[in-house]
Amino acid sequence: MKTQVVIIGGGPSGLLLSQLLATRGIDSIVLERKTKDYVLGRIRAGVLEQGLVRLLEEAGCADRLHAEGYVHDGTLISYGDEMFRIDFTEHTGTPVIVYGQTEVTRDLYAAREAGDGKIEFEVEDVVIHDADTEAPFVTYTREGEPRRIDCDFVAGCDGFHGVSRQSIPRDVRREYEKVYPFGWLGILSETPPVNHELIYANSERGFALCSMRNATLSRYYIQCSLSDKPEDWTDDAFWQELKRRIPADQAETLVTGPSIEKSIAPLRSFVTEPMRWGRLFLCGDAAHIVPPTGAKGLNTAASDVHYLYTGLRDYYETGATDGIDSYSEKALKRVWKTERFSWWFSSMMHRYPDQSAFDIKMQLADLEFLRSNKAAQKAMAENYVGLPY
Ligand code: RFL
Ligand code: PHB
Repeated sequence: MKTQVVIIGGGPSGLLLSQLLATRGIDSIVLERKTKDYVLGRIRAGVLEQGLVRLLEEAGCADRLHAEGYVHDGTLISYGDEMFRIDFTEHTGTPVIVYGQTEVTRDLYAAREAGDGKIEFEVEDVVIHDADTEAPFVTYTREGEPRRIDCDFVAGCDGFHGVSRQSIPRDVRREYEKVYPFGWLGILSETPPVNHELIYANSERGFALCSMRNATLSRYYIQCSLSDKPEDWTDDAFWQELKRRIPADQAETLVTGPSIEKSIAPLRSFVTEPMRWGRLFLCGDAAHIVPPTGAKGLNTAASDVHYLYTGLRDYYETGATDGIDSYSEKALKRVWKTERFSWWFSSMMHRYPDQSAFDIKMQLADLEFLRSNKAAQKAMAENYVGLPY
């Protein structure tokens, strides 16, 4: 087989790239290790920046998002029983949209299928060959049969555990990592959200987040120990703990119910440099991870897709190579700023095992400064709604 761009990974990065390329008549094949149902069963992000919304519009996949997504003009931050609001629209003129990653992925699959996009599911043993030459190719196995695709470029959109990053030689790659000493236990429940905006809560017992998918579906998280297992937490224990971590007036109105999903995610900051090696380009979680505080993972994947898509578009339409040549540098500049924001917001909101009384006072001072200072609120709002690209 032959195509212009082989895209490894059928998550949001890979599908969005493939759909955007298709709008310019650029041919791609997506290789996905899992089934479509498996990919759509993963509960992940919930908050979309305008940049991602614009890309989805350009890809022709934003109708349902505009009909069903919720516009959020601000977010709430609490510490103990104190709570304040950061107004995104006042400070930046831009809201965020609450619309689940699952739905974004579903819309992208629908568009690829409607446009006869080529997606191979349940592929195994994907290997990238000759990425440092003019003639790269990718081999893999499907239904026991070995297969090969020749291409101009390879996009590595295969997430943190994929093969693309590992295909860049060890002596070319530099990796930067911070592993946090806790995780997030998340549940999804068919209950109305406790508040119409998200609440990020700092409490003596650890962080909590009240989020949602729609008026009848809530997503809640509590900071947990890395040794905890989801089955250690009954629904009742989860709700009791959540109530202790959010302001009393919110806890009183919280509607509880059975969980329909429960999972634990570890927290990590990670960046690999460079994001390009020859004709291989890394996109999204394949190149970087942020802790979920601040909702930047999917959104940063989207800014990578924008830089790569515009670079490839210019190459195919005019022969210009400056877009693809500057891909890694441009993407990384923005990646590091979102890494800083996610690290800062995480550091201010969680309890750390080795935290001193002084460290806790610093968190509270940071929160009170943010609560009282318009410039700090503007900086927070600009980061939360997404830095420009
Ligand atoms: P994905 O979504 O991991 O998709 C990669 C795809 O590649 C496939 N794959 C392979 N395919 C072929 N061959 C191989 N060898 C392969 N290896 C892997 C995988 O099966 C998969 O389908 O990466 P992508 O597309 O870069 O997208 C990144 C986002 O999924 C991620 O950044 C966000 O989910 C992070 N995140 C959040 N981001 C936000 O912007 N806002 C949020 O509110 C937010 N909340 C979250 C989150 C992530 C979470 N978890 C569980 C990590 C909340 C949580 C709890
Ligand atoms: C979510 O709704 O899953 C969510 C929202 C905001 C975050 C992280 C996750 O910062």
